[in-house]
Amino acid sequence: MKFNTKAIHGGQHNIDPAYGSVMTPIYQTTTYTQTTPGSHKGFEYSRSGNPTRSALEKSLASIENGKHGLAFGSGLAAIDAILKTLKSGDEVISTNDLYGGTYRLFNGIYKDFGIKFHFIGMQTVETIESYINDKTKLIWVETPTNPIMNVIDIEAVSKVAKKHSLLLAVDNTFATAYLQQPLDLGADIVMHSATKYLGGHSDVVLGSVVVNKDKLAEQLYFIQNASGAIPGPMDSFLVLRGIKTLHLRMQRHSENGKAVAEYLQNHPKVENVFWPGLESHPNHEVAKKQMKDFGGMVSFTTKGNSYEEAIKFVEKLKVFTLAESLGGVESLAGHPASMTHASVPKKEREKTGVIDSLIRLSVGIEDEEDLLGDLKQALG
Ligand code: P1T
Repeated sequence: MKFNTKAIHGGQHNIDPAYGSVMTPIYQTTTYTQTTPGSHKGFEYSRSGNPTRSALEKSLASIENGKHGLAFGSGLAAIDAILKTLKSGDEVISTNDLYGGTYRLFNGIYKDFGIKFHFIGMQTVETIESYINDKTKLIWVETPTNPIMNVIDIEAVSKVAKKHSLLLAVDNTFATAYLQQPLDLGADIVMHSATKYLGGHSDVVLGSVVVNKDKLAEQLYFIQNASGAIPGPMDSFLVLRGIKTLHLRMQRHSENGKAVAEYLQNHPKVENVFWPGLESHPNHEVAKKQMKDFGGMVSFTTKGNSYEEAIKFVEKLKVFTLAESLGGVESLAGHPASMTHASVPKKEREKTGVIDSLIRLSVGIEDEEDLLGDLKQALG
């Protein structure tokens, strides 16, 4: 099956043997009848497995061209499970520009469990290699990065990971499987905040992990069941439904993202625009190579780098809603320095470009004219 067909049907066989419902039923149940101890129809207890979640996990694996899918209660719960495959003393090399909550989990929790993190720019493989030693176990890549939209060459990093027998995990939240498929580019783990584009309607919080290797999948299933950070059946259903229109939404997000990025690039008050589809973007060539299109996330800074001007701008928006999160059908705007990246120390965030005037837009699928008109009036 090709991608659009997979988004709708991938992994969804015999979904309701009882009544033949076309949509996956929401199995709102804790437990399952056993005729004699251990004899059941494949499910025992909903932390260990639930048919609605299982249908979602198969869909996730299908769209990522992977073998095994796992769903978690949030994107961070998914990252947490991946980190639990490590041991005290292990080292991780991570992108330095990444979601603030991921940084907080790494630096605020796992560092105290004895795991060492190197947050680095990953534009060249030589830089990555210079941090590898015999304790390194995992390379963590977010691409495009949140919120500066740097693009990292997954295939090139995967070669380094393989050479040194390291795991490569890619946070594919911004691109989604529609725009880029990290497992096909050599990654071992692909992770999502499914809260965003996969759900697509800002009505659910959920996370996912997809892998190919059986042993790694077994280890992650063990962690999922042992730690219990699973999503409920209703939330699993919502993401499963969202995935069915992922391809259509991502096409429109990308079209509107392009219109917004080009509009901002030509605006006299704008200093820099960060969208990988622009030819001026420093990683445009890599983006062209590994992404089908460039998506709907656009960040920009205004001339003068004024904190107050940035706050005034987001307050004035009418079609864009000022809110945390991204990836829904509606356009959102955020001020990373005071919102999503407030947990990253000012000195650290400024090193990666998260300065006071930076605005992040999650460009939705409304009419382009309305979006551009809103930016025009808010920029004054
Ligand atoms: O919010 P949650 O589902 O737990 O996912 C965390 C997460 C992981 N990775 C990336 C790239 C993310 O953007 C996020 C969540 N991000 C936001 C809430 C945000 O506004 O950027």
